[in-house]
Amino acid sequence: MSSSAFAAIPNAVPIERRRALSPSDMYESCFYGVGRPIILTDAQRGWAAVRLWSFAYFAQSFPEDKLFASDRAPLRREDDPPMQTFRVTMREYCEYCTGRPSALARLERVAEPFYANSWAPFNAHAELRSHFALPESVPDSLQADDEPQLSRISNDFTKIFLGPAGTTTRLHNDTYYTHAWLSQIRGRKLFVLYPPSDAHALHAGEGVSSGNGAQQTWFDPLAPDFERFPRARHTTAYVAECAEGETIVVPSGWFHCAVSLTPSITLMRNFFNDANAEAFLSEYAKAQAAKVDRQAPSPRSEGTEVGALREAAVMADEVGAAGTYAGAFSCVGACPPNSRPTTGAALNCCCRHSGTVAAWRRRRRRAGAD
Ligand SMILES: O=C(O)CCC(=O)C(=O)O
Repeated sequence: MSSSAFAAIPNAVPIERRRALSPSDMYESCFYGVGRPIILTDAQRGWAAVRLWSFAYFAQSFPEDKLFASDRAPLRREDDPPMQTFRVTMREYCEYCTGRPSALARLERVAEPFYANSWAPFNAHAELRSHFALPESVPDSLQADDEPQLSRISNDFTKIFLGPAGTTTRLHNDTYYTHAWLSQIRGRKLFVLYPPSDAHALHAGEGVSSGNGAQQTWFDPLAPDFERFPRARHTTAYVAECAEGETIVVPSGWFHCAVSLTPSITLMRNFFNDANAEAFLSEYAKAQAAKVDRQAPSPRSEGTEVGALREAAVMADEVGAAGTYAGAFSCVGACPPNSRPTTGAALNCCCRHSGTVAAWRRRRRRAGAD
């Protein structure tokens, strides 16, 4: 990390860099308990994205893709003046990021560059999905390559963020209690994180709305105002400047903010595993159930994404009601029939294979419940 970034942030400690971790190392050092952020220096090994992805590549390959570019992130209804969002083509946006003349540049307010932080291209452009692999060391129960409907959901949780230097994501934690990893493909980004237990000290939720298990705060670690946020003096900031090739892992509930120090391309994924399965499934199911109710689907929606989401909702109810998913669990890994989950909280088998929604659906189908 550059000493200047470190010096500007009160009570900063560095985030540890690690390589060659196993999934169980990751549970121990990053996910279990309160968790702790970590930077993986070897997660991009073998990724074609490292060689291929650039502003020129995206502009050439997907020139007419539509992106939303906003001058604040994340969205806050309370912003005054409100954030500006424009729909632009990939070609226009990449020109803007690389400093060529652009209409977007003329719409910029002072120090608020436009950020394209919602592009989720992996369903529409399947070829891009082959440009990276989920890091082997990171236990991820959302992967569902063998279940088309669920792999759609998994792809929706994976995004590519593009932006010029100066784009900022303000301090928040993620919806549905997901973990996240953010991998720097191009450029450098500064991350500042705080543990979930600092929510009160960070004045989370004061004057800013929250939802789906997530919280936001107006406290800005990069320009700390201790008159307005006095409790924030008593927090410890976990800080890292991530370079190209590095991947920061943000455990569930951790507050984080980020600023691009150069033009930047980041691959980001939200996910769950043993450590946050219950919290994720119940919060996600609640949100989907509300959405399904609003959409009032017909019975024909079974077998569609809406059907899959309903099943996720029912599964989460089962998990929630029983406090554990120890029912007729069937492992989809290499274990004998009727193997039991090893932990009370998650859908994992004794071989540590993730059951997740996919296994649950297969089990129901086998039991003739569909
Ligand atoms: O701008 C960034 O890279 C951070 C994004 C982020 O915090 C998020 O998507 O939750």
